[in-house]
Amino acid sequence: MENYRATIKEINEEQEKTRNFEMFNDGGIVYIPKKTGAITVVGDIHGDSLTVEQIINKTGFIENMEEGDRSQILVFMGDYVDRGPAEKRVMEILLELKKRYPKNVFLMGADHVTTEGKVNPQSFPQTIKSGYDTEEHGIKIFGKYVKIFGLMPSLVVCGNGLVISHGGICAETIPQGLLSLRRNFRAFYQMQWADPDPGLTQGIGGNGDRIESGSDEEALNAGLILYSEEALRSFLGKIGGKVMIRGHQVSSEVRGGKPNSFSTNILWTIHSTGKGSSESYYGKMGREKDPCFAQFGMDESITEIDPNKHIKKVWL
Ligand SMILES: [Mn+2]
Repeated sequence: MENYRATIKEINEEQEKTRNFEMFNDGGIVYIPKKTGAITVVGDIHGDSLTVEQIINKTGFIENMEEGDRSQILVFMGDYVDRGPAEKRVMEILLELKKRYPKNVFLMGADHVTTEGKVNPQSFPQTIKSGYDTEEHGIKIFGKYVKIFGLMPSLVVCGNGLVISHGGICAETIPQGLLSLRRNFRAFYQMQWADPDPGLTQGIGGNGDRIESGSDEEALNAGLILYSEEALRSFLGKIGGKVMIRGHQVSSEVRGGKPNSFSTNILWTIHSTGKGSSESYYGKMGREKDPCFAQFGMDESITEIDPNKHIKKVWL
């Protein structure tokens, strides 16, 4: 069955017409309908199980599942492993949540949950391979993780106009909006690695910061991109989205030095591990000072991100 239309608006209209308000997960894209309840978006975790537990407790997610109406949605934007000390425990918590509440929990793919050797430092393969009774057992479990990672969606779009992507937009042209993105693994790769750049007046550029040679041209050819506010606006327009939540960077290390360095709040960078957690690699290095998560009403009409309303600190 073909669930997708080109834009969020067209999916909303189709659901309205058929009176079938279901979420769906197909071709690497998840659609979450406009309905009652809150959606929580969590950014990079990097082996910090205390932060995962804190966010679950703070949002009352388990209570909402077990005693409530199961109206809450929890989206993790990827980068669960590497760097922090509790990467095995983080994956066990997240997979248990997904298993128990498959329609309410979404685990997205990202650069640290792809194949071996692309990210640095990368501790997860070794942690799993040597983390069980025998090495053979560990290698078998790691193989299962590789399969699970391959199944993770790369884009979440919501009926309220919220778009969630690990890094941001793609360099590929998408004339048919969401239809052009379905199973588009080249675009997904770019979306997982992309960073915003307020210095670009339009379009996209290559992100030389993310390769060893530092050449922007080589980076662009490799799909490692920077995007302008204009390019983000165009991408959102093509799929009918209003705002984007993304992770992938420490919030103060986004170009421009702020979680959103563009002229309007159509983008916000969420980094959920940092100061406040003894398991945070970043907190120890004094990097992410205000770890946060985002929360929106699913039936809210969103035009811009309001940091006072939509961005919540993990530890305060
Ligand atoms: Mn990342």
